[in-house]
Amino acid sequence: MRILKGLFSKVDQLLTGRRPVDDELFDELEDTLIQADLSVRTAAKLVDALRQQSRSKRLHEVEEIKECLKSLLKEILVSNGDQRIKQPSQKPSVYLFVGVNGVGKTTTIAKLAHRFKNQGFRVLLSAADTFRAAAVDQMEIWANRVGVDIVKHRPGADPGAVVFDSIQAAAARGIDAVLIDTAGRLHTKSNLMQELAKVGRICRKALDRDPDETILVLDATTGQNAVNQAREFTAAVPVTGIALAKLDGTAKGGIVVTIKDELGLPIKLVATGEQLDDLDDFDAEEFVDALFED
Ligand SMILES: Nc1nc2c(ncn2[C@@H]2O[C@H](COP(=O)(O)OP(=O)(O)OP(=O)(O)O)[C@@H](O)[C@H]2O)c(=O)[nH]1
Ligand SMILES: [Mg+2]
Repeated sequence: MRILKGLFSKVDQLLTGRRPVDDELFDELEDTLIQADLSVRTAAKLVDALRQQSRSKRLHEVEEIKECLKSLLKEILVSNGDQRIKQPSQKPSVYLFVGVNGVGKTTTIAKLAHRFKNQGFRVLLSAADTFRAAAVDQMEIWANRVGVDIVKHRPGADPGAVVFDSIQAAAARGIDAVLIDTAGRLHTKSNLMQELAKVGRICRKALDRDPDETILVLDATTGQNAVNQAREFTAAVPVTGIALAKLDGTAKGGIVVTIKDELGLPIKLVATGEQLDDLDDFDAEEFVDALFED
């Protein structure tokens, strides 16, 4: 994983050097965690656990509190076992991408297509964001740049039909992975959720199973709003993991912890830039260690 250092630098500063481990420290720590984009609930839960541990283990050094905090964070982030995005295994494996407009869906799809292609898989992009006129063109530009197939219809076409055609074309051509782009905005939010639910049903009809992954793309710079988005999308489609984009654009890292803690959704991918190589698997151990480094 590309290391993003210092996303917890204020927390790190607070827990460095000599100062008493007392109520004042814990209160300040809770505030600092919230400033680093943890939700109030996750911050309170962590600080309560730290207070208890400091009592039961008689911790008197702030550095000891820091180590405890790191292990608590890792515990949250690694729970539920394997978090990696599935490799293509059946022809075709289907990856459905959802998320509100502008979060980084199309770019993340292009990056994953690039990765799979470099690993020797045959990839097809499915341009099922037919709502925004420019979306199909944008997808085509990426398909050409990455050097993979694309299935597209006219802007305004039924996204369900695009998805169905994509899966059929992929099966006929012996494609390994179909990456489906979807709209991030329709006339209303309920329209969007209904459309995504329909796209999910069409995938099931064409495949006889759920998509292999349904990835919700979130923008790391939106803070707590990302948690609300995750709640809405998981109600409409069975999300299997999160891709967190634009982690290079934030000086905070807490949202990663809160998404996992409050929604139980694994973070599978992190994107840290606009280039095709700027996509990595999420590694919880490395992530937590890097939070505290300068
Ligand atoms: N810095 C940075 N920019 C990113 C990243 N991912 C995407 N972007 C930029 O964010 C903007 C939106 O990205 P898109 O991939 O078009 O987002 P989208 O979700 O497909 O947006 P809609 O199609 O409008 O719903 C573009 O300018 C991207 O270059 C990232 O990881 N880091
Ligand atoms: Mg898009």
